[in-house]
Amino acid sequence: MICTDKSILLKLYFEMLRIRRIEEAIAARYPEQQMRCPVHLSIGQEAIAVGVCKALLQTDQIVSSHRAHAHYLAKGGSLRKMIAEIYGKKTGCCQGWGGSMHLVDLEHGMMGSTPIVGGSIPIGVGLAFAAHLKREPHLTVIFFGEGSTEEGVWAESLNFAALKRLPVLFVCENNLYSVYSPLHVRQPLSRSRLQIARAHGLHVDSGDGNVVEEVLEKSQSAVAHIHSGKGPVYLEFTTYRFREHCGPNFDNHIGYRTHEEAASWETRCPLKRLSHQFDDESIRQQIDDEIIDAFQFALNSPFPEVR
Ligand SMILES: Cc1ncc(C[n+]2csc(CCOP(=O)(O)OP(=O)(O)O)c2C)c(N)n1
Ligand SMILES: [Mg+2]
Repeated sequence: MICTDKSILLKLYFEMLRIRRIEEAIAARYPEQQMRCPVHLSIGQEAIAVGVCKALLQTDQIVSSHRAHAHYLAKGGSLRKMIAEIYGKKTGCCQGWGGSMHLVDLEHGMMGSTPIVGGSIPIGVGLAFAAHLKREPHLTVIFFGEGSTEEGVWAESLNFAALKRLPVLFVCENNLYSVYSPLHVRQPLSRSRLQIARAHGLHVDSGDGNVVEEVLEKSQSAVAHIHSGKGPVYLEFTTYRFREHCGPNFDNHIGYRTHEEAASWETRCPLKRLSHQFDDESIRQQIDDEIIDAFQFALNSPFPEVR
């Protein structure tokens, strides 16, 4: 049943707003050229990270891709350590050696992210296999973009997860593009990723990735399915990134997608559809204070020693 409890909705809204404000702060300060790594922002896509992670326990594990900020934050990763990592500082979650695409917070089950498209999928399956062998109760979520489903390792991983009935949840964030290429120049229209996953023996479902309570509800069902021992689940959520593929800017003017398309997704912003229900002011202040603190922490931290 779709959640209508206002206190839960407020928590979901808070988490999404927090991620949005953090990434807007990164975008605003990026031109200062002190963050010397690429950044792939999830602005517009926050509901998937928040809805899925709300269905998990701290002991559950996740892995992510190049677009990892929202997943790391939604799973409870330290903001200070993330911002410090992006600034290349020793206090970062990878001691400053990894940057935005290498986020890890083991204490909160954020097991890592990799920039190689599809690269974290078998890693996530491996984590689930380890849990299965050790009879540990946690499950693993693998977040990836729809571009990853064009990599062979996606199918191999579905197969192995189904074969071993692993406690793993595949979450595909279909934002319709891989860099500048829309789906229809990359995959035949008849190619159904859901049917491919189902044909491998997974339970599958899909939904609106901009409706956080729908994401939560489908994720809770998926988690229940996995915990009941029925094997892995594939979920696909449709969404849209508002900014350029990589970097802080908007790029709708360069022509790979239309202004009309972008505008129609703007109206479906995961935050806007909930914002009228809440008084933003006090939560904004709380979030902004935390962001100021994290940037101060990062800027005041030393660089790692050159090895
Ligand atoms: C194996 C591999 N091929 C190409 C790239 C370059 N690349 C980085 S992100 C990206 C787009 C991936 O699209 P998608 O998986 O849909 O994720 P999105 O960026 O849309 O979130 C590409 C092609 C890469 N990092 N790794
Ligand atoms: Mg994509």
